[in-house]
Amino acid sequence: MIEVLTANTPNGKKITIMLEEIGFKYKIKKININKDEQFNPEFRSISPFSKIPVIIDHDNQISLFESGAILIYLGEKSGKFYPEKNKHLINQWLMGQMAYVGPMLGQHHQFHHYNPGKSDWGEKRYFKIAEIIYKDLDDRLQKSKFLAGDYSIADIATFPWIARHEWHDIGLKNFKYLSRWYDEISNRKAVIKGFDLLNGDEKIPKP
Ligand SMILES: N[C@@H](CCC(=O)N[C@@H](CS)C(=O)NCC(=O)O)C(=O)O
Repeated sequence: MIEVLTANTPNGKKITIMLEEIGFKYKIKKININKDEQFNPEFRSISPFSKIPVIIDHDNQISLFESGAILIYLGEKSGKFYPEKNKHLINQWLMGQMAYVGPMLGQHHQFHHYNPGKSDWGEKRYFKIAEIIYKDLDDRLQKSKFLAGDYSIADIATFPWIARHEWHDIGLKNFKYLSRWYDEISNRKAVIKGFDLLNGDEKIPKP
């Protein structure tokens, strides 16, 4: 049994999508980050940066923080979506998501979605970066059906961020290959289930 300490955010959804994909049993423990529950000492003892998601694998008596590390662990444990032969290619797209795509789109959310009108500089800067990210992913997906060979943890990590496309206002529809990828992943049963992290009938937004 895997316990997932999480919240309903793109980083949280990566893990429930993966767990649905690999068919592992799991239970959710909600951490209310709007009420600062991530700063509780008990949570901080397994998440030193006070961030969700975290998993506790009760079979192996291990806890893990950082969504990329969790995806690698689950990929290795299940033998799915992280094949040895493609590991280095997958690592590049996964690390790119963790270090660039997620944090930059996260800043775009802050300026464009949550705090419009507060900083023209911030809004313009992150809008432009978000546009570049869409274009770079589109270029990649023109050459490759998925980000790193077959469907992998790199796609699982990236998908929930693009699923915020309505907040981004970049126009997902205008990116042919990124749209094709998005559409295909959003029709997977496990993705539909894992995306609805809170079991609240949350639908994946279609462009
Ligand atoms: N690099 C981390 C980022 C995790 C992260 O930023 N989590 C956010 C929610 S998506 C969080 O816990 N925020 C609470 C806070 O910053 O206080 C990962 O991918 O696991």
